Amino acid sequence: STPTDIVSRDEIRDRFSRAMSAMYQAEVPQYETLLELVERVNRETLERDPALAERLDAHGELDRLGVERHGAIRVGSADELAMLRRLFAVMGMYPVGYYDLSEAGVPVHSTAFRPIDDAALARNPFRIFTSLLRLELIESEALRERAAAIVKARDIFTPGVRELIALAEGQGGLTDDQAERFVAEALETFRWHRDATVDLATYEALHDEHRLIADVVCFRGPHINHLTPRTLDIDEVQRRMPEAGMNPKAVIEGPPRRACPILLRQTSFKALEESIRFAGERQGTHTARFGEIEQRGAALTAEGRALYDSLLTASRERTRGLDNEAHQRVLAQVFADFPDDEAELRRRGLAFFEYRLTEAGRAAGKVDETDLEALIARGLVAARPITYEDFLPVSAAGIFRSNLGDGGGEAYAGNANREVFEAALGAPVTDELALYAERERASRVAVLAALGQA
Ligand code: OOG
Ligand code: NI
Repeated sequence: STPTDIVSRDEIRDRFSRAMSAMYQAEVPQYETLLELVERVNRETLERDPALAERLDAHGELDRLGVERHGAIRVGSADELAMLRRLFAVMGMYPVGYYDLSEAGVPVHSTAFRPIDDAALARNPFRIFTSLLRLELIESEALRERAAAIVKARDIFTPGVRELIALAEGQGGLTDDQAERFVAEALETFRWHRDATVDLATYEALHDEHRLIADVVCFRGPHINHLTPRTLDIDEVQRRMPEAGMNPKAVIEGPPRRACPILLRQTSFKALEESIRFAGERQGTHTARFGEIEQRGAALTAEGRALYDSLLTASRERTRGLDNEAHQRVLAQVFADFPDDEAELRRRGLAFFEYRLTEAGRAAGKVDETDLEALIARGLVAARPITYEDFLPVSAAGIFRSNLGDGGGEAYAGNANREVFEAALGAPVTDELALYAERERASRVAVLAALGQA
């Protein structure tokens, strides 16, 4: 039977994301420094740009700014991934999107577990980019089998969290008490371990194949490898990182700075080398954990995304080897071909928008007009871009690479296999474009209905 005092999944996710951030701040002091820097730059940006502050506030985005972050983990088997899907569902996080990273020389494919509906996103949009190691892409059969056996022998979940997941599934949620225990038990899966489960020789053999393989296979669990707060001015945070004692990656990934931000821009401080005790009492090190920041803009339609992808590809040759300043300059030139005006983005169908009645629209009563652009021109309807809530495979690969050392190159290229990923996950991933399209459609229908056009 269902207890009467079930807490919402959004509440559990909010508690979990706060607990995760506290744990990571304690484990990686540089992450705390990064959070402080982001907070300071966000505050300064809002003070300098009251119009931005007002806009964010009007759309409920100011509240979520301080709690907003994403993280990432990497797991080693289908069983681990499928159990994670059930764990995240307890907190209202569902697999959205399929990302093939083999294209970029990283032997994983991924999804993002995240909240889906508007209210859940507004409350706390916490996301976990989750990658599954593709052992089938490892060349050496001996090494492949060794890695699979090591992963098979571990359990990355506590018995307590397994019980609570089953309980949540059975009774349709958790009570306050159970949620408290769930957060504590679930956190254990994401904790760092200073002890490897293998000896140094095994670690080195796996590391020589790909550093990522060693990272996934040699520890008791899939330690959270970064957390990422949302900044309002990524260029400024990148600029100030060195003076705050952080070593930023060479360039900011994603589109250039624009008047109408699109998609996602990301950068990070480089992963730290941390000391590890290997089986047989040997000391060594492992480099995996870092801190990242992101700046989010408008979600693009399929057409907008195709234009983004083609411009990014066109810029690739011209930006190779450049420092961030020069890189951004070239990107800005190339992206001159991408409209940077909200009305034009909307009219050309390049970005997704949400429509609302203005005050005049609410007062208007029945209106004989079904064309949204005409209604906007008459001041009855307002449109605003829908924020992109997902990830970008090329940028993700850039983040992976800057933290894994270069190399690996094209070894695994062109191996997208969504069916295999979904079979491992035990469920289909939701298509992110369909989610944005539905939000846009629902807002259009609601606006027209309110004007008597249903
Ligand atoms: C994930 C890297 C991808 C992002 O923000 O694109 C990512 C990883 O390193 O495991 O987090
Ligand atoms: Ni990330």
